[in-house]
Amino acid sequence: MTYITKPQLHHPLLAENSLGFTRRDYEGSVSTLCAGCGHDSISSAIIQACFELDLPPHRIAKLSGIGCSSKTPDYFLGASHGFNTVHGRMPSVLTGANLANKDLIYLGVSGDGDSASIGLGQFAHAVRRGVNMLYIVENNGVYGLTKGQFSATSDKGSKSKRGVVNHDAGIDLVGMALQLGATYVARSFSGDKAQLVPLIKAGLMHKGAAFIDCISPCVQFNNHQGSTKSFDYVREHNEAVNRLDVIPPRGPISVDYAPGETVKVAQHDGSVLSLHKLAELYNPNNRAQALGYLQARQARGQVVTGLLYIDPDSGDLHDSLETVDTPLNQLGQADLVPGSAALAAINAALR
Ligand SMILES: Cc1ncc(C[n+]2csc(CCOP(=O)(O)OP(=O)(O)O)c2C)c(N)n1
Ligand code: SF4
Repeated sequence: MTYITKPQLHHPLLAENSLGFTRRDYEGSVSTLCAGCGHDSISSAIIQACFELDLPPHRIAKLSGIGCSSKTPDYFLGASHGFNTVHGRMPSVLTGANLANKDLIYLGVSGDGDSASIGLGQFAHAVRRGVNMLYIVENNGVYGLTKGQFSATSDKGSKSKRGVVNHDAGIDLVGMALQLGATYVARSFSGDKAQLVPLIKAGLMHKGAAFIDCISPCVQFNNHQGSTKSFDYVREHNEAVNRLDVIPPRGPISVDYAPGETVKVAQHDGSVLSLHKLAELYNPNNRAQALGYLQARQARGQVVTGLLYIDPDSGDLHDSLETVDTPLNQLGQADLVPGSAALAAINAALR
């Protein structure tokens, strides 16, 4: 992998957030991806989201697998913890890190090849266990790093750069995340920063498994006629369900949601999502309806974007395991190894 460090110099009047950081403090090294790659736009949206949320970079852990998408954590949040895992194995490493230290903010970045093929089982179990994370799939419908083979999210009937037709059914990761119990599910497009940044902000603040499927055209291997992940195709078929804004916590706000109105969805930590409903009768609090809506629009050839589902009362893996409040990596020897008497008591209770 090539690393090019960015110069630290920046304009003295660059805006600062409440921590005194500028946007530059959330950047990483210079990207080595192809010019115009959708993944770089997603990195830029992550930088903007973290800057606007006033997140201390050292409190974030970014984990990825292998692929062009999984290289991107090098290009943002240079002052954060980072772990580039094995192809498809990011979710289990993220789960382990989260169990050891629940105090960090976990951001998983993956590709459609990484998550929908070799890592499908890992993706499924991290989501169904409710690991507290924001999991972003940078979905370009191909294996970019290994030169453009169809991935499992390539739509049936779509064409490769060389004109080969894909005969296999595509996996819809948004539908899977809904079925698996993710408590925050959204889809966006790398070229729509106005929609993507608030979705990332809300996903980072959500407690539990948050998932964003972000369509991200591969300008090298999947931006031609016949591809359903190209810039032109997505622009023509994009069907946004809502317009999002994230408002800082200001106490509980009741939810009132009707077509054409704005709904404020309070999350577990008191933060609020402000949703402007554009779609008739669309309600993001109903998992079954979200799945039905997704499939109905898909049948019409439309790509649904926006916040599809959120559970305002979601918990996470630590809640279901009933772990102690102190992160496990901060416990001392006496707490971690309570001694043979305690072990004997536990064994006796299980007999
Ligand atoms: C275990 C293993 N199998 C296969 C590979 C080869 N490989 C590297 S990246 C990649 C595909 C990446 O595709 P995707 O996750 O869609 O990311 P993109 O490059 O398109 O962003 C493959 C198959 C590998 N590195 N490790
Ligand atoms: S090959 Fe495709 S996915 Fe990889 S950097 Fe180039 S445009 Fe992006």
